[in-house]
Amino acid sequence: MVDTSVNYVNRRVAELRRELNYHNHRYHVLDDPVISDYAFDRMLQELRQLETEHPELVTPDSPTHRIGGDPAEGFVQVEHRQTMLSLGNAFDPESLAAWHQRVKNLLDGADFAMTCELKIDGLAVSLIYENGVLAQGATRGNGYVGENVTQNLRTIRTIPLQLQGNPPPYLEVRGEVYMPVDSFSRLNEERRERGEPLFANPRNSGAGTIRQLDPKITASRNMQIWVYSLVDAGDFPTPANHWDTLEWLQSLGFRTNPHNRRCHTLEEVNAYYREWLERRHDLLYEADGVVIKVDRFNYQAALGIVGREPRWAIAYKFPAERAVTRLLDIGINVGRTGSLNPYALLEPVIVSGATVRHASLHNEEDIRRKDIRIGDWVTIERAGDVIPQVVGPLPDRRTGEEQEFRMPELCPECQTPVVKPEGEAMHRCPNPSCPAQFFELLKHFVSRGAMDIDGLGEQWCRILIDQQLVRSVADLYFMERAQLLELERMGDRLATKIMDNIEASKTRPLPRILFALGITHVGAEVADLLTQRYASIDQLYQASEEELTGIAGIGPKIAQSIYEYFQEADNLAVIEKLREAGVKLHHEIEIVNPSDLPWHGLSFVVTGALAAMTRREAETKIKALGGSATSAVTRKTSYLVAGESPGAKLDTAQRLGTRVLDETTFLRLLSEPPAALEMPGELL
Ligand code: 3BD
Repeated sequence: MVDTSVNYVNRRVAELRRELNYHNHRYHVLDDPVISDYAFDRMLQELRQLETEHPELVTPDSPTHRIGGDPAEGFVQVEHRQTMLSLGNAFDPESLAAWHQRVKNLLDGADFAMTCELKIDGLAVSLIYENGVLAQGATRGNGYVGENVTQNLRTIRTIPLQLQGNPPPYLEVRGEVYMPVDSFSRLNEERRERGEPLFANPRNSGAGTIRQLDPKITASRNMQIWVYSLVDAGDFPTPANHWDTLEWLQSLGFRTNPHNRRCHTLEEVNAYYREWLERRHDLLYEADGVVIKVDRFNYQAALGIVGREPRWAIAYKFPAERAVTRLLDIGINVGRTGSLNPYALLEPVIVSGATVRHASLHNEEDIRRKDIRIGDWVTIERAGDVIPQVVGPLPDRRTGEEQEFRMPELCPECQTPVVKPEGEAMHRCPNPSCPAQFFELLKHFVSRGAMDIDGLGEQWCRILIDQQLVRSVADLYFMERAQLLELERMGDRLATKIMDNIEASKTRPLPRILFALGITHVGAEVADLLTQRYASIDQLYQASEEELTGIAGIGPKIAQSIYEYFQEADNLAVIEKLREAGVKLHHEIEIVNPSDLPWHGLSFVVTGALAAMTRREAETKIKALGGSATSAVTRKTSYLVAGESPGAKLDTAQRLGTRVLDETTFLRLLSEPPAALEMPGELL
């Protein structure tokens, strides 16, 4: 009777998973195990065995994922269904009080409770659960688009793979993933022994660990999470304030920070801040401030969001930590735009848990004004994630041996005489083909946020320049595999990877290539703005300074810099060469005014399973036609697109009288949108 044994295996696998998930939560989240490690390992062992024998039984919520599966090829980008917001900052009690008063005024003088949380210095992630099972985990990325790192997040034992109790059919939460300080020290110790480069701080090593292609590495590094917000639970009934929501999330198995505190007055908030300023180093992880959130959701809604910062929350940062050390020397770094940036070489010193060897020194004037001399004892400051700064010297400790600093007269990289433009603080190397400048540009061009040519790391950029294989970024596209293979230590596999990635980079979206060009003041956000207005590099080239300044978010400085970039013959030659290589310099689709799009002003909710595409693909298509796609059915929803097993959203739509489209109708509308939606009310 084969059936009995299959049934037995099915039952046993389900039972083991239930038990293992339960005991994992007891041990890692509640810190209150009820069985021995040995008993736990035996069960895990048994489950692994059964899954190896019956691979068809492996599910996304199986605890065996905790040990990490096969390495990934690369990460897939995912669009966040709701933007991951940013936080405004306060650095002193006055600015906190100002925030509190502003909120109070906007709430017509009402008193309001706040939840205070420690601000974990980690990396924000989004977790999506479908029917109680972890379906997707993504990094924050730029807030709109992150990376799918589900396999890695599954290895984090404090992230539930299967929720407890009565979870909603759909749930998105956000939290901060981090590496505990002792795990960070241990990891760096091991790296030092193996002669590998060290991580600067727990946050960087945490970020590096989450972006590992091999989940087994993530699994080995003891990463943790604190969950800090509910984003979406569909139509499921949820608490009316943040504090109770955290409690509810905890009951579902999420790890929420026990040091969170509900406060009713500004004084209580200040007391919480002062307490943790004092105690922050007792924590097993780094906290760089506290986050204060207005508790009631109806107040949050009333306060709203400006730009990307909710008015109902604020980060109150701990002050930078300081240390005293010796300034051994002042080095010069030639930046991408030719600026000569002085930096301090320091006797290594530990500041709030991280070893600091370099610090920023701004420019010559600043060094002179602060009277910083080589050989001085100096105070340095490190605030959370920013580059450490030299605050100033301790003149009392001088011996007389100290040396004043002078900017070099020649570029340290290409020996071209340095210039200092009128009214500017920085010295510059005016040579546009200075190898140092080009090195910075090339690194930028291939970087993840730009053309994303994985495999071409910093060292290889250096070598390609030294070997004169590339003199402009466009030369990358004319390099041959055989040339790469001639380089020392270049293997077959890496050469193939680099060539493939160079090829793939030809079709990056327009904002990326524009950002990659390295035009001064054109960062990723400005590139986004510009490509909303111009459909190609050629159109941008034709824009006048006045026209550019007319775009919201583009000031005269940016406009001038763009204009000047296109006046340089060398730059135009690079663009022509990129074009010749087949690099896409325009949008795939034509830019149209959003209000000209056929579905402008209509909002859609997609629910259930569609046969022809995923929900996300359907949403992308809706947005391409000018519609908006949201997750909850409300009175404002124009259409509910209902696939197979639509669930509670269909009930809501019927209750509210929202128009419902079945898949066939939806597909028909997609293929002939303008005519069909002229009179949306007439449909169905
Ligand atoms: C924490 C936004 C809101 C939901 C927006 C209020 C900016 C990183 O412990 N709450 C926390 C923490 C971060 C948060 C929110 N609560 N946003 C929070 C947060 N307890 N660190 N963050 N984030 C998360 C960010 N990350 C990278 C780059 C820019 N911003």
